[in-house]
Amino acid sequence: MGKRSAKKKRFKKILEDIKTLKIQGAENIAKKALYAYSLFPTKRSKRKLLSLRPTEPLLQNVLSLVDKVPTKKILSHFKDSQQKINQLTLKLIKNGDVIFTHCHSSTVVHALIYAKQKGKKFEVYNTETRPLFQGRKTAIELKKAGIKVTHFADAAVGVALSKEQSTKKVTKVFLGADAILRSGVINKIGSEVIAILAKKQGVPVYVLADSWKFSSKLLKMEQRGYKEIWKRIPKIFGIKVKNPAFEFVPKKYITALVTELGILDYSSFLRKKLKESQKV
Ligand code: RUB
Repeated sequence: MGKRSAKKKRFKKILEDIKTLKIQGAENIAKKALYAYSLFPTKRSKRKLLSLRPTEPLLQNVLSLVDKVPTKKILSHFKDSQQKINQLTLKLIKNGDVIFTHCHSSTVVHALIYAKQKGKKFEVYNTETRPLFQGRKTAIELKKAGIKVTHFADAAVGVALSKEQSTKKVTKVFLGADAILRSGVINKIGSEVIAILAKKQGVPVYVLADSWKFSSKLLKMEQRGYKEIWKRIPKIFGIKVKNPAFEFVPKKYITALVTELGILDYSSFLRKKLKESQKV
């Protein structure tokens, strides 16, 4: 195979892996897209990459920076940002905490593992996150790091977050984010109901995310194929399946955003973020 066709093959594979969610989570997507773009730095490949996951401002932001800023600098922003989030999260977690999380956010997973390595004693409740079960990835990664994990079906979220019905009281909810908007965040489907239930139970909800996920634009909400939910749906019944990938979580449910800019309530975050241009 020639050099160009080998590159083409790698590029196509990344595209496919992002589309099928083998590569998932806003930050992993953005990092892999950067690499794919380095293989074919053309407008066409940028368009292709951007079309894969329409609800990802981080992807949009890095692909608009990549021609102006060295990739190394972008990657070191991610590294520094995660380190800052780890340190802030370490302060937030108290011994004995039961932390509830959803889907797979690399930001949340790294911060939890860091806290564990620093000796914090806590456990995690997490959801399986249908239809693609990203929650299993979270559970496995946390367990491998020695964190106690209890895994729930999505439909059990009410029980898991209930003081009366659950075995333990959840003390904090940690969510990742795909987008931070002026009015709230966008994260995996199921996030809003978790935030509503947490608020009802008086459990604080923290969103752990890189501030480069901020977007002042209106974003298209990604809808995915029905086969992820019901592969061989019996045609005769004419059942329609909807598979929205993401959900909007209004800011009123969010106690604070944990970003490289600090642990800030929503309006303080917006003030700080809007003052800052994206420095790299
Ligand atoms: C993943 C998801 C994650 C955010 C943040 O959705 O909702 O919480 O992307 O992830 P999907 P990270 O599996 O559809 O990509 O913290 O890794 O950026």
